Amino acid sequence: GLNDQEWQQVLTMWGKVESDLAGHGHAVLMRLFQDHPETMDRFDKFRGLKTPDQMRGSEDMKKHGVTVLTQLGKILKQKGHHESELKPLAQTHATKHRVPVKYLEFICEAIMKVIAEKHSADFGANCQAAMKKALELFRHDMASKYKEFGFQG
Ligand code: HE5
Repeated sequence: GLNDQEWQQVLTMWGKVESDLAGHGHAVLMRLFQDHPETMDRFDKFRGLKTPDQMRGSEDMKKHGVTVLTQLGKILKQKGHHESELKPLAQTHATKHRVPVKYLEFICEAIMKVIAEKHSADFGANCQAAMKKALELFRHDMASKYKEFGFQG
């Protein structure tokens, strides 16, 4: 787990993400689809988006970025005691959207990159390490829940 100081670093940084949730969310999805185009196949809604310009202009992508980061923020704010927030998310992602654990890793990498780009001055090595730990905890607990729902991910 993370200690108090690490959680504080994570949540302080998340406050900066929340100052423009739509901008960060959109950038995260753009980065995810650029680095790992295969992840787009999970999204019926985004199938028509072929070029970076189309992605940039997509209100649907912007909206979904907000949805994703809002839910992740709720989970981070539980500081590891996130069972009741995580379970329904794991359920839909395992049984309905069928998002492999690997894709969760990809989106966490995209989140790290976007924060590093937008907040380089405030995202020093310690803070990066804390955020990485928090996202690893999230992925780890999602993966265990996936197994409970019978999805090997
Ligand atoms: O499951 C839901 O709510 C519990 C529906 C809305 C939702 C989706 C859908 C939410 C709140 C999240 N995602 C949140 C979320 C946090 C983590 C970091 N997601 Zn989600 N997703 C939804 C992630 C991670 C993640 C990685 C990938 C590849 N997610 C996805 C994919 C994904 C898909 C395909 C969907 C449903 C389709 C959709 O809403 O498209 C606009």
